[in-house]
Amino acid sequence: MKVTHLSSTFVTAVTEFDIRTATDDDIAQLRDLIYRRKVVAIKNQPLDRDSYQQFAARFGELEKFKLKNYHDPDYPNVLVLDNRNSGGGVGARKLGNMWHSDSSYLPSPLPLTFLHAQRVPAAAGDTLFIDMEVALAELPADLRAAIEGRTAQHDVRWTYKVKAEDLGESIQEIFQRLAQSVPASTHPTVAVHPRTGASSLYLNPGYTLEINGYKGEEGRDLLAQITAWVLATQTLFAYRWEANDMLIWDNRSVWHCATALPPDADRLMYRIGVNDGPFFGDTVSTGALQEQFA
Ligand SMILES: O=C(O)CCC(=O)C(=O)O
Ligand SMILES: [Fe+2]
Repeated sequence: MKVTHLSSTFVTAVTEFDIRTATDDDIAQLRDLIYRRKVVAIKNQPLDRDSYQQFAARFGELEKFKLKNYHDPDYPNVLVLDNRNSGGGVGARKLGNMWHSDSSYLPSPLPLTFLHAQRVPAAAGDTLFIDMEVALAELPADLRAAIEGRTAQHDVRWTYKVKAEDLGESIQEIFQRLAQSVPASTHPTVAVHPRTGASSLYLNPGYTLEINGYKGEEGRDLLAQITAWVLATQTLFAYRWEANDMLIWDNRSVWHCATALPPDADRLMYRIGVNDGPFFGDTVSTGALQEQFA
């Protein structure tokens, strides 16, 4: 396994490696890389969905997708991203085109996202990343003091993608249904990593509605100010895809954002979510964690 860092604080490429013959030691090394480097690109992995699911399952429990039109019935754990699907076919046409951390609106957000490139356009469709551990470390003291020790509310409603079954419903009805089926979740503004102990800024413009403890617009303004600061000051890493890349990222410590595609682009990705244990380290005792990761 050859390890090459693509940026100083995060994003690492792995080459000279074959997922299908990975030993337990290899998996342990990859897990360590994912936690320390936040985004890991394993290059050149031609894989079918069975071997992909088997590989991902070595890192934890696979997420089951509820939306039937986003996956092939034979592969309930593999979400299909297909920008050419304009309805009827399997696959999400557009997903993650805003800065976010996956599923932060859920009570237990998704820790690890795996994305495997089937077909990618030559010069478009990059996925962008920001290191949120660095963002927290560099956050100006006044902004840090304003959020530290607080919680924030995360809600899917503003970025929810309207589905065929929503047809005929008003926005208000869709919102009301979402409020019942996917109510907002509350999470700490700073996420302590259960494995590394590192702290990251855990707010995102895609799903965070407001920071708790502020009145009226104040919480939302603060959020807007922090987002503006992050985007103005932090290094964006643009991951340029090649077919058969396997990208794995840790949602505890990065933001990511899909980019717009030209209308004729053909991009097909297979995504698997993996729950590798507790998302937040500050909510579990060290003893339990050591056992969990032993
Ligand atoms: O397609 C991409 O570049 C990223 C999509 C995304 O946000 C995700 O898979 O979680
Ligand atoms: Fe995402």
